Amino acid sequence: MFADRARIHVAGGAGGDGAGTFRREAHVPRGGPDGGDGGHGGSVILVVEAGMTTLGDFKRNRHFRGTDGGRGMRRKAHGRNGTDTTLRVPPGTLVRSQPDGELIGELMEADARLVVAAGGRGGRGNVHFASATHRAPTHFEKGTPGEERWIELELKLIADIGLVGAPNAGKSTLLAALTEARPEVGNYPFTTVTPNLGVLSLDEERTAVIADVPGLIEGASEGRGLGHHFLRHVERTRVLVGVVDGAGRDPVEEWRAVADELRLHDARLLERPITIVVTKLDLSESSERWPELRKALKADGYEPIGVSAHDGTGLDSLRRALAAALDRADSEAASMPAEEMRIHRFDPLAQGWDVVAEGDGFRVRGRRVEIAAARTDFENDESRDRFWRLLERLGIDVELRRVGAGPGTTVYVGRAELEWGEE
Ligand SMILES: Nc1nc2c(ncn2[C@@H]2O[C@H](COP(=O)(O)OP(=O)(O)OP(=O)(O)O)[C@@H](O)[C@H]2O)c(=O)[nH]1
Ligand SMILES: [Mg+2]
Repeated sequence: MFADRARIHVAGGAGGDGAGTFRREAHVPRGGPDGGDGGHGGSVILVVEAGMTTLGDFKRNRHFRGTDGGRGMRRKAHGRNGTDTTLRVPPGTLVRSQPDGELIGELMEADARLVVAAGGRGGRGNVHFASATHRAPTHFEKGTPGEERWIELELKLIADIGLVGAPNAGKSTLLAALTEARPEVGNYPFTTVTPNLGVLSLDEERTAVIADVPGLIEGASEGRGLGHHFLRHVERTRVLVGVVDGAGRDPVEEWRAVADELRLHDARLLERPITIVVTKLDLSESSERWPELRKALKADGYEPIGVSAHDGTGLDSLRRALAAALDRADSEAASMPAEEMRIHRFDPLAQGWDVVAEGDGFRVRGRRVEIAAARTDFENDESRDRFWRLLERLGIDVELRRVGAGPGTTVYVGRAELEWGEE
């Protein structure tokens, strides 16, 4: 099933808690701390699978998570790491965070990977917190929760050549004549409802991927016919082929209407080399008008090629013309600039912190304190004290007092809910 958009929920597994255990040996009355570290949570990772052309897999299943890391154990034993969940996506998949639509990344090449929900870190066991003055720490870190979010996947197929034209012009038939692809062909408009890809051999060594997209009619940009949203699949092609039905009612007008729709979708599409193909030359309606059509299209600035997908006329010259057009496109680097990447958003809270009113109390925000809170076991006095000391060190306690926090005030940090202690 073809799909070029999907919204999925991804969650990394939680990191395992560190252990707070002590060595027990037959002849040692009270051994030192020996609590090992928790394992890391598994991540959710997207991986490009070459040859895949749809996001249809995500229609049924929408929730994906990595498994949790195991707890640390006595004898400094490390908890087991969680398992990553890898999801296969087609080349040309854009990933955006939801609901803000921020671009997280683009997956183009085979085997490219993108972590979309990192697993939590395992907490350190108490063995790390022993010192000369504090030989028996009960403090250990809890594992942090995994990242969790909704993301949107959008597929823009990657092809070198895009076939565009009016419905029923003969695009799919041409794809079938040039490649091994066997798309559905029918003598009615909108036979093709989802894009098809085929591989064209240009010469002994080189191949190019051709995309055939559903036909465009006047008003497609306003949603007429199947609309123009499939044009996103030709946005990344380097060369466009305008397929014109030589036996149609008014082939030149028909092409101009298609060109207008391309312009309305994205004017830059028309800056790319366009090869016009007048097809169905095996039919007399077409072959008789060919000289006149050719003249009219030349007047519009094109170098049209006449073909028949049925008897093969002109397909060799088309192949050569496409090879030359791709060479030109490469040398001019005329392909459209990739969508602007904005992966690293400036986040003032990543390093610093702030305090805002929330409910009956205050919320402390900031990556560092939130991670520290997630790592803290507030049931453990020693761990809780360490956390408050961090707030003091960062000056957060002063700020809390300044905004009016006192004994009994609720302070939220990440998922933790704390009660401000006695002065
Ligand atoms: N005689 C002749 N008929 C052709 C040729 N190319 C296509 N046709 C016919 O034209 C009709 C439409 O062909 P398709 O390839 O389905 O056209 P399309 O442009 O993909 O159409 P949509 O997918 O509906 O937009 C079919 O009946 C084809 O058999 C050709 O070179 N010669
Ligand atoms: Mg078709």
